[in-house]
Amino acid sequence: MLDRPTPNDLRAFWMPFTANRQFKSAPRMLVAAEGMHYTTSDGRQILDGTAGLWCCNAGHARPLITEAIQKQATELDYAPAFQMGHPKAFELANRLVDLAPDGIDHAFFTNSGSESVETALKIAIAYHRARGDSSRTRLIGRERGYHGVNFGGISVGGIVNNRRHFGTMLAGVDHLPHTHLPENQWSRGMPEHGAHLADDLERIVALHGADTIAAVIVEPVAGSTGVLIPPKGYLQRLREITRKHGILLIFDEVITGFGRLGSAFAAQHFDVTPDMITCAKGLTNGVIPMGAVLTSADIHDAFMHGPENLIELFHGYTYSGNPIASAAGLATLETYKQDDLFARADAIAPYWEEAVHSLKGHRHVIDTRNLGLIGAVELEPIAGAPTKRAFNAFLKAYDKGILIRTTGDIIAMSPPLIIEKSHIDQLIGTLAEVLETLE
Ligand code: PXG
Ligand code: PLP
Repeated sequence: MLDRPTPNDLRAFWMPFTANRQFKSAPRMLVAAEGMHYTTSDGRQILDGTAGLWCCNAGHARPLITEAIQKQATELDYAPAFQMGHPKAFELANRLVDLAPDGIDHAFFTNSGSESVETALKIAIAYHRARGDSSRTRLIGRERGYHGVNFGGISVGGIVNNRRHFGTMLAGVDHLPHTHLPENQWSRGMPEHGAHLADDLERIVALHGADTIAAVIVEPVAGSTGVLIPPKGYLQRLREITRKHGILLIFDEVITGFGRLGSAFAAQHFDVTPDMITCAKGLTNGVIPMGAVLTSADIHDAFMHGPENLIELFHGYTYSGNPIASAAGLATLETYKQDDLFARADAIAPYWEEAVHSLKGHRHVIDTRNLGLIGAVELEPIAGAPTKRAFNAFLKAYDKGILIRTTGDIIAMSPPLIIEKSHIDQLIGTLAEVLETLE
């Protein structure tokens, strides 16, 4: 047994997206993980219903990944990211574009989803400028969108609490309406109604002129806001309108990438190819920070002009394509392939759908929705105390040995793709019990 000391002073660490005072008064401390489970500091096993934070798609402590990191750390710990290279970053870029839809041919590395978003937005604006179209600077996001927490991402994002405390943000941003319609309640998979909501882009184009708009960024499935599945035909319609007006379409696939919907990317699941894909999380199974922006050849090639000794894109991070992250990424993609995990997610998704919708009729439940290995259960908020009921569900669920996520009064689940039917039964069965005990 490992010696697992627990810290006795929790003050210094200012925790991200956490109710710090509540946490520190009753800490929930994880000390180990393997497969589908976490171990808590008091020795309990917790079934991981969220793949960490939507990132440990292959489950925990996968040997290939662990070994690759160990080996890389001894072999080449760090190589300068600018004006120097190392083989694994190139290899990983090739493997990524092989996985991506046809027409996506290049990878730019970052360290997180947030950085991938900033990078994609900058590439979009610089791409138009490189083609002499420098009036195209406007960026279009969507209400309830989550694109990380940096200034570009919160500007195009639409989660009110992530924006309202932080001043004026980027200028020249508009938002499409979100796609959550009451008539789609209890939808299994993609909802029937709402493709027309994409047409709002025509209104924005009419207002500002297409020649001012650089890009539209959307999550194919909105995750953080509480799981909004795109209505049938909606993404196709967005693709048609953006193409017609020369506007780039960016799919933010930070949570939908790497098998969550049963294919490598959501773009393939929905059969809609964007101009850029942002990803992170499952790229390294969450083990080491890494993100990427995948782009079309057209975008990349627009920069490859002028004297060859000059830098083409004035952008990059100290850790872009970091050797240990690259090694982890390669081993992660190998793990997905060896275990055929994307197909596995696809195969178990119908059982998952049944399980998630079996919660209809339980106390407080006002909607259930699903796609791939994503499920959400929306609760009626307690009058005057929004978010409290779902947060209590999270606390009780943790006490009963399952990890779920909540946002507002919505419970979101996104288990590792290695999940078995017996785990689904335990996860949903325990959640059903929890719902009955809620205030
Ligand atoms: N875009 C999307 C679509 C995301 O879901 C980010 C960007 C930012 O990624 P980083 O790596 O900078 O966090 C995300 C991240 C949740 C949850 O529980 C979701 C995210 C992160 C943490 C929690 O819904 N999404
Ligand atoms: N701030 C300072 C003072 C720096 O020197 C650097 C990088 O050299 C950065 C920020 C950016 O850091 P990173 O490349 O890790 O994003």
